[in-house]
Amino acid sequence: MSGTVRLTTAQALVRFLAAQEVERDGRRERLIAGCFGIFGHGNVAGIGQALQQHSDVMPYHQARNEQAMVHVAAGYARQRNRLGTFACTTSVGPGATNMVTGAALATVNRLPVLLLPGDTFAGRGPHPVLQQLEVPHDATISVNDAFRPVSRFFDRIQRPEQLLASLPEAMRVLTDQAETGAVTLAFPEDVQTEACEWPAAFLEPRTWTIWRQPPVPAALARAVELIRGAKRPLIVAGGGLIYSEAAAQLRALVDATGIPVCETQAGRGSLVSEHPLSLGAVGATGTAAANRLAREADLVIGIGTRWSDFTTASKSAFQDPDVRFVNVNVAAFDAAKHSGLALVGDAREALTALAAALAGHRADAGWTSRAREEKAAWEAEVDRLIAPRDEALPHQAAVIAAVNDAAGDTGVVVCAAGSMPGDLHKLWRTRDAKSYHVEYGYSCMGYEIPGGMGVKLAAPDRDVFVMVGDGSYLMLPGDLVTAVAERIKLTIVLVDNHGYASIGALSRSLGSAGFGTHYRQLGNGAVLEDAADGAGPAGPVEPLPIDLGANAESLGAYLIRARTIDDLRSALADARGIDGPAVIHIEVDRYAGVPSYEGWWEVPVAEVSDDPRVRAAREEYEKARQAQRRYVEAP
Ligand SMILES: Cc1ncc(C[n+]2csc(CCOP(=O)(O)OP(=O)(O)O)c2C)c(N)n1
Ligand SMILES: [Mg+2]
Repeated sequence: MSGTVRLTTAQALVRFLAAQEVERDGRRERLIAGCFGIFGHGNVAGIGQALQQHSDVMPYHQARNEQAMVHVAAGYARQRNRLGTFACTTSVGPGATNMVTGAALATVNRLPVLLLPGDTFAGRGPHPVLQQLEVPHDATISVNDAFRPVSRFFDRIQRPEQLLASLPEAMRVLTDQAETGAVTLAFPEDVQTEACEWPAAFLEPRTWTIWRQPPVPAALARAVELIRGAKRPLIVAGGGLIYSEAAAQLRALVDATGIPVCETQAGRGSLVSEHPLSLGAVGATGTAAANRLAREADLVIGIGTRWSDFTTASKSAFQDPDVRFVNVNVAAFDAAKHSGLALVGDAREALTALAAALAGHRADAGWTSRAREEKAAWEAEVDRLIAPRDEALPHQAAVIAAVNDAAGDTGVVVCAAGSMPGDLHKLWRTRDAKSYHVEYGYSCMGYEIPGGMGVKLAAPDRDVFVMVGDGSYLMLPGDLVTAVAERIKLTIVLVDNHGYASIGALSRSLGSAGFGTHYRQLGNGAVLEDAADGAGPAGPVEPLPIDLGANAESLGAYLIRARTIDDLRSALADARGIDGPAVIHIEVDRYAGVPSYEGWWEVPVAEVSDDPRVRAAREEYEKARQAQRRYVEAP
């Protein structure tokens, strides 16, 4: 293709993005599904004009909060196994910095999102403009520099022709399975509107192929040797396994070898819950089955995990003195953790190669049957935990079970922060690899509703169930309006316990009596705390005069109020028929939490205090820390 086309920088950007495709295993799809945006002076006549002019090739969606639109993109990317995302355009200043949290979430979770914050004039003519941060000692700084640490690729487009170099680099990072995360291209507002001659070839369709990289044969051979020699091998499945679409290969390996599997938050669903060797959640929010086997494992095979503190129970989960790690990961950075033998490569390739090389090998029969027994015992425990109780307010575990039933075989549960992620990690029964979407890399309150919107846009055939606490709901409810406007069908279960129950429980466990986690203040600056026995508040609580259900309804959502678990079940059935977002409001018992099952999480406690509760918690903390394995030897 020869010749040139005269377009503005923004027009060329939009045309380029519309023409990018991503391909894996012969399946090809659009890389940038559309563009979310909120306009201001920093993008309205540049990228805004370009989106208007090219609306036939790049769908535009209006958002209500810039952070939320990045969450939509991240939710979409995760549900699509990183094969597709959205672009997000903002004005300069506050619109731009509102995206920083979304960028961090995407980068922490290794999810591709393309961020296009507007920036102040490259030509500097009218400076300082509305919303500009002036830094007297450095004229090159703008608020967009805040994106640098939370982006996997950052550039500022100072001249139109810079796009020829910058956009391909941005696409490479978005589609690179090891490097992906937030990609930020800051666009000075004057440059957006400047025209130049673009090579026509630059605007032609281009396909970014994701090749599945097999692990190096010599490393594979060493891994096989370690697995053959292990007495108590355990697989820890992470999100990377799911992004690689390797659930079938995992199952084949497990069926052939009898090696049990446990899962991180992002890895839940890797081996469906009904499998007898699927031990479920591991670590701080793990099941008794997974945590007991983890404690004894002598070889831990991590697949697509970055070994967060929740997964390792703050490095206390793996107690065998001779435990060794084998890490399968596309990212060398993660594969090297815990001194592991690094199998750098694609999870599906690695699992297929391992299965072939291990043909005929079975893990120790006693270990496999131990795993089966622990799993069966855990299932009975789940049944006990989720059973409805005869109490004034329903408990959260029963709410989760009702939603799990309503989700059926293909429904997706979405959550991010509060007490629900831990409960879901333990209790949710997964039925396929894409039915569990808990954002626990950044655990960002407010992700739930926009993240759920992204899931629904990515998987229109699935029912999406957003579980959101009252605190998380209050952080970012505004994009319910976007779901209404775009008719994005979601069932949102708003689980209301009048405050930050999870942090309240954490605070109690650390001797601080739930301080600052109730909504109700007592007047004169006094803050409500919890009673010494942890069974309730230490004072009279009248709920604040707030009605979150009415709030959701006022934003255009269809509201159903449920008081009991039976109400909830019928509300979930009724919500099926609603076009757009339905919100089911249910109040739950703040103090009826699901306990921890032999998992620990390191949160530091004050070393000195007048309060005996804090001193006792500090003692416990120091004791618990003795179980940490801060250094594991290489195999
Ligand atoms: C943006 C953000 N701010 C603060 C936190 C710390 N935090 C984690 S859970 C939580 C409380 C969540 O409250 P709610 O959504 O009502 O859930 P609950 O704990 O009551 O189940 C807080 C403040 C966070 N994860 N994200
Ligand atoms: Mg709450």
